[in-house]
Amino acid sequence: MSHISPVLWQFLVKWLTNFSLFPPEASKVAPQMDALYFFMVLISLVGLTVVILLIVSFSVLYNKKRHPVAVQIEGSTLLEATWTIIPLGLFLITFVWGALLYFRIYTPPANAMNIYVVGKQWMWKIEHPGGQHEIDALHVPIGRPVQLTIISQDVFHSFSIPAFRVKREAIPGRYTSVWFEATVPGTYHLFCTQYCGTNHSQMIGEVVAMKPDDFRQWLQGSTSGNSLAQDGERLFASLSCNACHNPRPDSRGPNLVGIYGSHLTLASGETVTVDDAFLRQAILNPSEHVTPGYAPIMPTYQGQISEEGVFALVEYLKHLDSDYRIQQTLNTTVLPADNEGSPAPGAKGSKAPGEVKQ
Ligand code: HEC
Ligand SMILES: [Cu+2]
Repeated sequence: MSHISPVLWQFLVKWLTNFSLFPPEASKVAPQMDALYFFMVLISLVGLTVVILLIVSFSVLYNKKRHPVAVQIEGSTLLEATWTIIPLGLFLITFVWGALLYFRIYTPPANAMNIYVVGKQWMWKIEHPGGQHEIDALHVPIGRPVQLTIISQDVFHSFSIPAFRVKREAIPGRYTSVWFEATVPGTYHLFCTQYCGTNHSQMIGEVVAMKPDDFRQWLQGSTSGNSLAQDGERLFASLSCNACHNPRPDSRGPNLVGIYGSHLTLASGETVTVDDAFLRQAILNPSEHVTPGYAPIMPTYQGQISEEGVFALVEYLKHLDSDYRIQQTLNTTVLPADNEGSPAPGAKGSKAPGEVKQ
């Protein structure tokens, strides 16, 4: 067998020994995705069989020896209806099934924990709310919905965890989101599945799904010392956001306490829900949506804050208390049991981590 390329040979051997045609099913949605996939494979196989049977039987039944003169059929409504309605029905089943799955995958449950992902040539940077930073690795607990908020800081990438049957584009300038719930502890592949330049093939990593207790331990052992919201608080001070947004009654900017999740009516008359994407836009392109009653004096911060910095600001604004301090301390956002904590220590003057150095 030495004439087969060694790579192909290895692949064949591995495939034959492990039947590793599919990645493991390690998330809640994985078996559901596979069910749809197998259904489509099944339909294709049935279709293939029918076509082959017809080809073979027709070439025997209607060959030239038996039928020297061709008989023309002018059409059969029954026949045409049959071969239209059956495939249409099958396609519609696939469509509805797929759409239901799609909505399930892209609509995170309310209790999902949030993890932020920045893609760049050629690595994945992961930011946990508790201040754990990872590169080309993602640690998650099993049995808990995890929502990823994803952005790219350069070109298009695509964040893919085959074992979870999850994939989402990382787009420059826009947040995308996907969620999953890991079910089986283990280490799985993380890929970039969008060709993104020379080292695209090395834009890989591992996803570690852990039992909740192990995950808690990992969180404690890996924190950078500041929660993401605390990084945001420092950034908020070092970029002088607090010169305009502060608890004083004569502040020049609108109060940002509790705006996350609220509905804002803009000067244009448009009503928006304040989510991560809105906050990002409000910080980077303030002139795009002006709040009535305020002069458009907020400067643009485009190019001055890294994507991690924007994530930190967003996380800070999500957890703002009435005095512009944050309720959250280390590890606290992550597991519900950890949710009590003392107020965060105050921000200090040094360069905050998300600020772009110039
Ligand atoms: C010079 C004063 C000033 C500074 C500095 C400033 N802002 Fe603003 N900001 C405003 C004003 C005024 C508005 C409302 C008008 C508008 O939307 O442009 C606003 C709006 C916002 C909004 C939208 C919320 C709403 O109700 O409209 C967010 C979020 C925000 N600012 C965050 C920030 C952050 C984060 C920083 C620092 C990176 C910052 N701002 C710096 C004045 C300021
Ligand atoms: Cu990539």
